[in-house]
Parts: sequence; C-alpha cells; structure tokens
Amino acid sequence: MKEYQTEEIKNIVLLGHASSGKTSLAEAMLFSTGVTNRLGRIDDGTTISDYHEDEIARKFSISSSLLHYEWKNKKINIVDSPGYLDFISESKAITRVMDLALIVIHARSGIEVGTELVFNFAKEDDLPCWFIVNQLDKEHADFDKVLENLKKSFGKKVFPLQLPVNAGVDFDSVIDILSRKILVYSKDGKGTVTEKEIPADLKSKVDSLHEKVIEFAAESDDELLEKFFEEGTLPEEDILNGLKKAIMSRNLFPVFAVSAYNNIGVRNLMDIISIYAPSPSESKPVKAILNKSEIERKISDDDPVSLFVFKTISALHIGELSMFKVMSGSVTTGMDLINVRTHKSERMGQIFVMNGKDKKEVAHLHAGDLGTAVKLKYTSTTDTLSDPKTLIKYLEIKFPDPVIQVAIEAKSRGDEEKISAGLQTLADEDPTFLFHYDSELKQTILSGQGELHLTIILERLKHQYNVDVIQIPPRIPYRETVRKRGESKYRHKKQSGGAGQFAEVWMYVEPLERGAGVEFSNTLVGQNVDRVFVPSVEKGVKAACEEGILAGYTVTDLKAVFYDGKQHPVDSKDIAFQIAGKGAFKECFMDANPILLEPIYDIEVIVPEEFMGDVMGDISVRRGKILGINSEGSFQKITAKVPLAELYRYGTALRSMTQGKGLHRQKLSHYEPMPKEFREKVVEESKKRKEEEK
Ligand SMILES: Nc1nc2c(ncn2[C@@H]2O[C@H](COP(=O)(O)OP(=O)(O)OP(=O)(O)O)[C@@H](O)[C@H]2O)c(=O)[nH]1
Ligand SMILES: [Mg+2]
Repeated sequence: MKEYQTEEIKNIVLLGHASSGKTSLAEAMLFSTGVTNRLGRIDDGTTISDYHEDEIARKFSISSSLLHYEWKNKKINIVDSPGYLDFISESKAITRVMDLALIVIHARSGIEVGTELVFNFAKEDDLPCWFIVNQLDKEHADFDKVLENLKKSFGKKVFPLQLPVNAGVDFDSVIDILSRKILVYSKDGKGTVTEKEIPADLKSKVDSLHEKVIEFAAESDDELLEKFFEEGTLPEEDILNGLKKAIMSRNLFPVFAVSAYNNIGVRNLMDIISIYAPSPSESKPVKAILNKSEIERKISDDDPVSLFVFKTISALHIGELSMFKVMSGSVTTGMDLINVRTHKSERMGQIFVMNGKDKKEVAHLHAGDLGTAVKLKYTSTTDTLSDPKTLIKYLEIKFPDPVIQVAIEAKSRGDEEKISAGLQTLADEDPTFLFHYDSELKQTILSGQGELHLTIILERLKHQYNVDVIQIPPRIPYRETVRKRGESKYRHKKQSGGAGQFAEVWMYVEPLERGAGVEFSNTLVGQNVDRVFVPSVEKGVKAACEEGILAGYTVTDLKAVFYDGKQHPVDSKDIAFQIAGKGAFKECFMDANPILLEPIYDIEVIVPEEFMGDVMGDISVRRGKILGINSEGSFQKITAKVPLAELYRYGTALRSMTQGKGLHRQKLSHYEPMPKEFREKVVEESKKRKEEEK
C-alpha cells in the first residue's frame, strides 16, 4: 500500500446529534471513492462504518469507527463517531487528535443538544469546525432556517460555502460558492456531477456571498487585508491560503448542503476537504509533557516516535484493537515502545489501516496518520506510547461526569472475581465507563453516560466473560449526625470466669459544621483514667462512627470529648476501654437528637424551550430546588439542586419527558438534613436489612 507523508494526510471526525446522518455521509464518501462498490444503508445494516452486530441490530452507531479513502492525492482518515447521547462522550478523546470536525446537522431538526455538546468538545480542543446540513432531500427541509439558527448559536463566523438549489424530495443540485457554479448530481446515488452556470436570478446573491468569502480570506492575515484594500480583491492563491487560515483559527465555520442518502453535494464537499482541511503538519502544535515540563510540538516525522491511543475496540471478526494516532516520528512494525503510564514495553506486532471491520496490514505509518494495532496488553484508551529514550506524554482528557449509576450483583456465587476482571478490561477500553466497589455501601457500582451505555457494557460482560449479573438500585450514602449536645457515663464490666474487664467512659458529643467530619479529643484531668486508654476509647468511637448508629451510615460532623471515667487496677485494659468508648459514644449520639443527612446533587438540564414546564414540574416532584434558568445557544439550561435519592435513572426519565431532546449533568453538591418522614423510612429499611442479614 502507498505510504502517505504527513502533508498528504487529513484527519476528520464526523460529529453530531444522533441520526443526523454521519454514518451515511461516511458511506457516501467511501462509495464515491470506490472503497466500496455499493452505497450501504443503515436500514439494511450494510454500511462499512456500523459493522458491529449491536449497531446493525439497533440501526445506529455505538462505537466510533475508523475509515479512510484517497481523494485528489490526499489520504483522508475519517472517524465516524456515535451521536446517541449515551455514547457521544467518547468523541472527547477523538477531537483531541483530529484536524477538522464535520458537525452533521439534520436539515429538519436543526441544532439539537448533541450538536451543542460536540461543538463544545471541538471548542475545548480548538478544533476547526464545518457544519454539514444533511437530509436536504427530505420534505420541508429548510436550509435557510438551519443556517440562521447556526449563526444565532455559533456566531458570524458561520458562513455557507454551499447552497441547496432545490431542497426537498427532488434535491439534486447545489451551488458551490467558491467556484460560483451549480453542481447537478446524478439521481442514481453514484454522485456523478455535471456543472451548470448560475442563472441570472441567483447571480447577484452568489456574487455577494463570493465577495464575502474573499473578505473572510483577507481578514485572516494583516498582509492580505492590506492587499485586499489596495486592489479590491485577491488572487486565487491568496484566497486559498487566507481561507485555510480562517478555518484553522476557527474564524470561519463553513456550512455545506448535502444529502448523504442520495449522495448529493458530497463530492464537492470532498473536493473542498482535500484542499482546505488542514493536514496534521499544518494544525496547531500539540501539548505534551516532556522531561516534566509542558511543551508544544508540531506533528512531524523528525521527532522520536510517539503514539496516542484514542480508542480501543473489540468485536467479533476483528478482535481487540487499539486505535492510535502517530503523534510524532513514524511507526514501523516490530518496534518496541514504552507505555508512559504503566512503564511497560509494548511491541507493535502488526499495524493496520482500517475501513470499518476491514483491516489492511501496513509496515509503516508516518507522523499524523491514524492506524490500529492488535490490542496492546498494558495499554488503555488515552495512553501514550513513546520512544523509550525520549518519554513524552500527551495531556490527560477530562470526560464528562457520569449521569447514571447502578449497582450489580453476581447471578451465581463465585463469579465475583471474573466479573471484576471483566469490568476492569471494559473500563480500560472505555474511559466514559467507571466501576468501583464501594465499601461503605457494600455494593459494586457502575457509572456511565446512560442506561443503554450500561446495558451494552453488561451485555459485553456476559458475552466476552461469560458472567451474568443483576442490576439493582445503588444504596444512597446517607450520613448520620447530631443536632445538640449529648452525654453519657458508660460502664463496661465483665466477670464471667477468667480475667474480668472493666472500664468507665464519661463522654459528651457536640455538633460541628457541615463537612467537618469527626473530631475526637480528651480533656482528662486527675488520675481517674490512665492516659494509655485514650487511644482505646478513640478506637471505639471511630468504630461506632464507621458502623453507624441510627441506620448503619457513616457518622459525621461532630466532636466527641472524653472528659473523665473510672478504671480498675487489674481488669482495665485496652479492649475494655474500646468497648466502653464505643458504648459511651453510641449513648451520647442517641442523646444528641440524631438525624440523617442526605447527598444533594447539582444538576444541569439542557432542553428545548417547549419542555421547560414539564421538566421543572418534575424537578419539584423530586424534592428539587430550581436555582436558575439561562438560555444556552438554542436551548434553556435549568440549574437545580436535587437529592440523590430522587435521581435514580433520571436521565432515562428526562429523555422520555423530552422525546430524547433533553440532556442532563449531575455532580455532588453537599449534604443536607433529611425531612423527618423520609428519615423514618430509611431507618425502618435499615432495621429490616439488619434483620435479614441476621
Ligand atoms: N432521506 C435521507 N435519510 C438519511 C440521510 N442521511 C441519513 N439518513 C437516514 O437517517 C437515519 C440515520 O442516519 P445515520 O447515518 O445512521 O445517522 P448517524 O448520524 O450516523 O446516527 P448515530 O450513529 O446514531 O449518531 C438512517 O435511517 C439513514 O438512512 C439523507 O441524507 N436523507
Ligand atoms: Mg452513525
């Protein structure tokens, strides 16, 4: 296979809300370049990108796939990312290593929550963005309205480089603003183009847009701007360079008009990509840590080799693969590289370039190129692999916080170890999936980006590791505390045969402010109790705090003061004072008007205006307090504080409340006293649980 140099490569990620047509657009591109000889369809399960059996069954993308084609002597690498909200966050690792984002928008639905989300991912990585308005063959497709809303949400930098001529069911023509030609596409889906002159009635509109394009080019550079003012226009080459600059600096977000399904406008988009999309060598320098300091480096073959793993895949027929970008140098099969996080050596046994599940082995990849390696043993998604002599590490990626948590239990006893080994491998592959054993709740907790995300993780656990689990609601980590001072003089005495035990502990507790934890001190004076027993009493108090008193939850936000007591010359010993310490503390606690605290979460809900009423009403029902409402782009953002106990599977409820158009984020805010009636319920449940455990 041909070797591509850095300047000949372009890395492009398809981003966008679910069902906008990313996978179909990738398919049209691959078909147009002869990578495939039929235009695959989502509904038939025949696209190159959605090859996974889960994707074919569900008819949408679940996992990003890697594709490539050659066009006009350039190698175009495409990553087709999923838009479904449960999976969209994995693009956070992908925007980091790309040179251009094509944000696909449904011509009828316009800007959706997923659009905003991926635009922000791209923004955080300073990634150039183009908007692709797709599905213009649909009845009532409205390009102008989408364009207007794009401008409203993302500013004056949004500008069309293509216009649809006849949007709607007969859609077959676009105007290319750069060449000022009408391009008519064949109806057979092959993407064959014939050019036409712009008719008189459209000419002035197109000329004025073309004029504006030259202005964008001129404004990208002081020298060009001066030339433009002097001569009133710019030569072709300056326009090209100026536009490229405007795109790379995110001062121009071009908009295109296509129908992926009918392959209309796609070839022109591909022509423009091959010229105007930056290559890795032109993109902004990459940040990394080298010799403990942060550096910025241009992507080039001249530096020692390093790779960034942006995705791990595993599927039937293709096995387990690590997808990587060559961040510097060039990689050759057989190379030994160091994983900078685990410090383990990894051999690049085989290197492939991909088109969906189809992998082609290559011997060599240059800086900037994308490829896969048979899954590396000690390497997880977002790890850096580096030349052993020059260890470099690319910056960490912050993924969105989880929006759902469930607890699991093994269906069959004895499977626990297999389950946690399987979950660990799945978590290494997918940084948006987390799991841990919570020793306080005594549950294994899985966290993810949505109900379907966790369902698919558990399906994979079952298939790949042959273990079955059941999902249960996670317990709520309530806390116990007190509201006033409480006292106790507690005597522990035991005289059943052998050596006796004796200890008396006089103690009081007092509330402390929220978040203070537990403080223990002694104010002993005189010689009633030997100081050697102070740590014993403290141990007893700590044990009681961990076990919980009211309902089995951790005790917090109080101080316990051991101020006096009694001892026996023979029978007083460490264990006796531990028991008395625990007993005294429990009595103090119950005497001090104990209460339960519950975790309160900050939530942000982003929804289209029309669902505001329903969403706010629902938040009140969940004992939530609304803090504010702000408009965010084309959406409303509601911020509120809601008890965690009321948030179980909130994401799922929100989606059904908003026809899938709403999105939320949640994060622990603080603990608050629980209303009495809810507290009594929790205490009751804990008693029942204790009985059952007995
Ligand atoms: N009529 C028409 N249908 C389209 C077009 N593009 C995509 N579709 C259909 O829209 C649906 C979704 O298309 P996909 O390509 O799967 O969209 P996607 O953006 O990849 O969706 P996710 O993978 O869920 O993010 C499928 O039924 C496609 O056949 C188009 O240009 N015109
Ligand atoms: Mg898709």
